[in-house]
Amino acid sequence: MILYELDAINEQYFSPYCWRILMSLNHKDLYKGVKRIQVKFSDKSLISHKGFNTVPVLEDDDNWTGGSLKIAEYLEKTYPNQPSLFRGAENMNLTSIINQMLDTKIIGILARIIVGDVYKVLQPEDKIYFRETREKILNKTIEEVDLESSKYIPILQKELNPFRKVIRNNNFFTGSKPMYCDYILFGFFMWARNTSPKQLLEKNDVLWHWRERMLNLFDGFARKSNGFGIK
Ligand SMILES: N[C@@H](CCC(=O)N[C@@H](CS)C(=O)NCC(=O)O)C(=O)O
Repeated sequence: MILYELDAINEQYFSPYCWRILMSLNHKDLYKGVKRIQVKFSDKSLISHKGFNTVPVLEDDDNWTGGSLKIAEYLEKTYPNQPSLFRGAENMNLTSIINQMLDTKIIGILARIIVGDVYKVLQPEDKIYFRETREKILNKTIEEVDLESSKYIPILQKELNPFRKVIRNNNFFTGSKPMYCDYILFGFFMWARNTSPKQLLEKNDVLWHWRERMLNLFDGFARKSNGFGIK
């Protein structure tokens, strides 16, 4: 199996969507058989010949799948005897709704907090493309967005409240074991961890402790990745 992911300097691989799949592959005990190949923002030829324009993309024998949720569903269907990411088709539908809601809510806020830091860990040849595309989306220069980043931390904090409510009495979002739902949100925290020194959560936050549990999963797989450690 090959996972195509984004490149970064110092192997600080940060794509939130790729992190969902890295965690899912570990969850399904398939990670050992995976080769990770880095794709550049400025050169996507490794995936574009199959019609893909974003990572993650998973190549499994002759099957190519793109889009994090589609990959998770593919893994679930193709490897039904490995630990389940969704526990049932109904949950898969519910998770898909949560996925869409979270992606639209969180990405815009978190991008405004960390985009300046992400820019610093890009490969030099990716910086022009990244600046052009991101400044168009954010309608400001990366430097202007970075100057206002602290304004968005409380906004992010507030958006996370629904998760705090469920995690208060559970180790993970649906109970005692992590599920794909946990990996959706966790991917965003890995995006921040591996690019930015900014602190997003306080130590007395239930989500801080959830994130610690997530970092510890699979023998500390995520914690061992190159990034900025605690925040
Ligand atoms: N909905 C897609 C989003 C994937 C996505 O946007 N990936 C980013 C990296 S985090 C990407 O490849 N961007 C390429 C680009 O901006 O040209 C998914 O869930 O996989």
